[in-house]
Amino acid sequence: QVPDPLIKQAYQFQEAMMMYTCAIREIKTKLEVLNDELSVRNSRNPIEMVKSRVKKPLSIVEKLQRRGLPVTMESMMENLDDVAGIRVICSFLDDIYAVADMLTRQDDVHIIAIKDYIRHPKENGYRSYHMIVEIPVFFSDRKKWMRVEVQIRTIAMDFWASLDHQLKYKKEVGDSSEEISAELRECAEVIAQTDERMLKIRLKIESEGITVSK
Ligand code: 0O2
Repeated sequence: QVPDPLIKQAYQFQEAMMMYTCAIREIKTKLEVLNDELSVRNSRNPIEMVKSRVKKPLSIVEKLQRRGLPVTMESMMENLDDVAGIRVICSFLDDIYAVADMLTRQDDVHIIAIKDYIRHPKENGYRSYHMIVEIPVFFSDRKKWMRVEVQIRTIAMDFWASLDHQLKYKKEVGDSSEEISAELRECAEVIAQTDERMLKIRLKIESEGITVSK
């Protein structure tokens, strides 16, 4: 026999996760609308791909504990901004800021926080534009403002971050740890330079009306 309070908590958690999933869907729709409109106007898609996830229960508990916060549903909804996460993969550097601006201008999107790890990369080389946004989600009996973390980055930045993420799960790099960190930082630099070069190439093609042969 499962105790009643546990069942109640499980239902509440399931409901909260459903709400975060709905919030993700709302933002995804906004991004799809922008991408469709811009692809018609400019004949190219600024957004290559959108990925999303709801944070796993264990990661939620770990993060609350790490921050010394109560491990409760209320605490999660109050304190964690990244339970719902969306990753927007853009083609070019300037697309990142264009997409961020377009989201910011929408009057039902409240910007809670911005972290620009592109202009200010992390020590390890990580680059990405992070926005914490709040949007209203309309349920049967109420409107709830839900927080979503939107990470916007180029294909190249995503390539680096994905591999960095994988490598972090490899245990014990031992003595070569500093060397490996330096290597990763260097790769991030090369990638950042390549992003800039690709943007310059596109701008040159656009300004000179060049047709590139296939
Ligand atoms: P996951 O599995 O992607 O969800 P935090 O570090 O989360 O306590 P804060 O302020 O919430 O602090 O974090 P921040 O710096 O705004 O962004 C955290 C998220 O950005 C991470 O989520 C990663 O997705 C990504 N990120 C930040 N730094 C790095 C990095 O050095 N390498 C990689 N690959 N990703 C990074 P999670 O929850 O850590 O992981």
